Amino acid sequence: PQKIYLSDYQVPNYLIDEVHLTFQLAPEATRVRSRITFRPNPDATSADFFLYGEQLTLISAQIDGAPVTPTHVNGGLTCDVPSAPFVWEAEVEISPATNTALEGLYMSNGMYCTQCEAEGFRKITYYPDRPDVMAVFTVRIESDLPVLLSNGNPVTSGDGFAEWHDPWPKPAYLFALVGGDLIAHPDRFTTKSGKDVELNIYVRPGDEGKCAFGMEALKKSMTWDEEVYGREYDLDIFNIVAVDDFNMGAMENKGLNIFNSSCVLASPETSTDMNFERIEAIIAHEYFHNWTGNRITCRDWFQLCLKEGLTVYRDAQFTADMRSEPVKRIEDVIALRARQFREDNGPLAHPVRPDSFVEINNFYTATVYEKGAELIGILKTLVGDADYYKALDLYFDRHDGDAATIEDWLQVFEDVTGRDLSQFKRWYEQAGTPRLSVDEAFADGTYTLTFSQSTPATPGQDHKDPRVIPIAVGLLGADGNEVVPTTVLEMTEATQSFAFDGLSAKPVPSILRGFSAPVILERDSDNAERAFLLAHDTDPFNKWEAGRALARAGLVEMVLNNAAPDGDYLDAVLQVLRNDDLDPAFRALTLALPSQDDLAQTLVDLGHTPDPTAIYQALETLKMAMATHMQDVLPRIYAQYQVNEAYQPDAEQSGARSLANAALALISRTDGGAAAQAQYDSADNMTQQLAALGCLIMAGKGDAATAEFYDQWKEDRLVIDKWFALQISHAAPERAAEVAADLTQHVDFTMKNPNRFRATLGALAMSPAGFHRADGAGYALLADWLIQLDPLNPQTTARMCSAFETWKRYDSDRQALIAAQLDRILATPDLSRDTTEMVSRIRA
Ligand code: DPP
Ligand code: ZN
Repeated sequence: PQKIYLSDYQVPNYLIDEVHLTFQLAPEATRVRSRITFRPNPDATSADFFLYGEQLTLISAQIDGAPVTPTHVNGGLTCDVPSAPFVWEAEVEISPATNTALEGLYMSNGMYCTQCEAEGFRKITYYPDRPDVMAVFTVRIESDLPVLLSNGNPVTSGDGFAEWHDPWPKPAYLFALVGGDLIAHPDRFTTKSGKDVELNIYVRPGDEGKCAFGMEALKKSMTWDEEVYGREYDLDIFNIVAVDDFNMGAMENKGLNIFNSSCVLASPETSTDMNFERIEAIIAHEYFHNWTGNRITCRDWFQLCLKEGLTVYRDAQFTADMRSEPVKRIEDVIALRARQFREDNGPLAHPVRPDSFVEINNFYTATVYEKGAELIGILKTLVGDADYYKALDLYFDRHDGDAATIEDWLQVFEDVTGRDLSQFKRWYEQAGTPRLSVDEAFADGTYTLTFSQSTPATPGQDHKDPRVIPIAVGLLGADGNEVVPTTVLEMTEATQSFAFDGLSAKPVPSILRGFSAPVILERDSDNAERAFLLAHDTDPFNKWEAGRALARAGLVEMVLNNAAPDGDYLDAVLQVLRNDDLDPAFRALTLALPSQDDLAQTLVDLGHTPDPTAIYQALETLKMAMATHMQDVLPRIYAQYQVNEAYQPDAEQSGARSLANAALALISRTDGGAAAQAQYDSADNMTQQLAALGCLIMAGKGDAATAEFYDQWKEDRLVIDKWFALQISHAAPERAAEVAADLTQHVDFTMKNPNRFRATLGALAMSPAGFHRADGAGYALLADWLIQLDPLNPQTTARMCSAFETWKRYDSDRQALIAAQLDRILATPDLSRDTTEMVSRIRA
């Protein structure tokens, strides 16, 4: 497959003023007529006319009203065109009903919908399908379906048709169309300048009771973007549509966001607290794209982080404002380490702004999104809040209506602050997670911290230059009081020292407060210091981090040296657990142990080959030790943090429930599942019900509840997804592959629905001890299903191949087993470009 390079970027040869599209919807023979006004781009160096098009049947084509016969070439067509502006008209036929790739126009449970990012519009009609070609779209949809939607504002509608006009020029990837028998959950919003906006969440009949939370989240997002970034909504209407079959979480199409139903539908009975938090964040994310993504879009797909990194950063700020800032930060860092550090440390490592790709769909990654957001955080720390918001204002002023680049983005910061950001730009260009080591010295009242940074080689990048790293540091005295409050040290050299004067005694440092940069801090500290910081650090992130470091150190000893659980750790966590002055959500996070995958990577960093079974067993042993060590306190905590008020998915209640459920998980290790059964029987919300079911399965008492749960929820596909995933994630590791294999034979399993496929095969891939079973059964099962899914849905197949990205960590037997599966996938006839690229990169 052919690689595309950022350095080969050329401006488009033709620009577009207006696009008119007419759709005659029919499941297997939808007609799409296009009328596009082209003009030569004065900046172009070529007059060649090329339109992308895939899986289209061309019925007719005309230029300025005269029939033409274009030449079909790989991936599109070419045609001789006039040298002056001209009108292109074409009619094509497409088949949404047989489009299982869920890209372009497809059908989901009888409804028509679209997904065009990144390059799906070319499956709808012939078009210069690239983000730097922006146009004003007018769309007419002809169908008997009651709800017919597209971007922008409604123009007119009648029996069997609707017309929409979007006044804002946009690239084709933001085009959307929906047709279906849908029900609206309506509302209204008045913007700060007094513009009245109609809001709707459209769902299938039966789901109308699951829209209220999403609607509130949308209104909060609209208000927040006005207050914090000064950004107002710019159309008369904003529609969200829930779709069951969707490859991603959601899509920010202008004025018509389309959501995976799992990311918008919510009710207390069917959604967990975590689901609510995630739904609120995704609704915000897609809404915020209206300015960071739509009004200002990307020049080319190499710039994807320009919109995604910034929008993830904005949605994280929003969640921190709506809920708890420290809790959100801790959750984000856990996710960053689990997904992005893992990616950065393996064969799929790539820069936040990649410089080449085969298939752009393979670059919607944790690195582009989550590390991209971390870079915004670094920049904001470096320039300070005031200049950050000034730079954003300038960005919106200067680039509104543009297809922009990372260079444009950095330029506004340079213009506002006068800073040279060329060293900061390395963060966008160099892959890999920097390692930051620390030495300390104390003499004559001066405490000196010396940091060294280095980044391991990544595919295609052997050499790395030092980056600018903001290191937030505070110093504590021996009595636990803070002697130096948080100070940001700006590291720019490979090795650099920072001195603190006027101290009466050697302090205890709290380094990288708030996780001020996405680096791996390598510090030789002892458990006494970690326990001290867990007890005294004023920075909530580092307080949590100290507990995590303590847990990790003890677990490593257990895995490597068969050590007993660390008594100091158990005491320290017990102190946190019983400290009612601490936020319950924070305490629940402190009680949680590092993941199996986190421990595997920790062992690799220490020079060992991780044994997934030994890691699993160490975690089980430690949890049992926690359950016994805290036996006296756990029932008190469990009782105290029951929520007696009516269910609310807010931070306060969900924090209480998370602590109570963390206590329940430990209690269930010693009470034979009695408390979990009682909670299961009385639960009136999914958070309580699912947590109890998980505890029962872990206690070996889950069979009856598992069957009951299915009977209760078999009509609710989102709940049944949880039922699939939980049975696999909570299975004993030696059985997980069989449980997953059995579930693929369940009447409700379908590989055509990405949510169900992920709930089954994804759940196995995310259960390390089960997935990495020594006989390779987990690898073989996943590979079997990836091979079956690839011809239907390359995008989801390729994304799930990353389950194998850590394979070089493991022993040679496991490596050989995985290599054999990777080779088997690669040898599959007609393997998609998506999957070929992913598996080749992993195998390399
Ligand atoms: N652009 C989408 C999002 O991240 C993904 N297709 O919101
Ligand atoms: Zn996004």
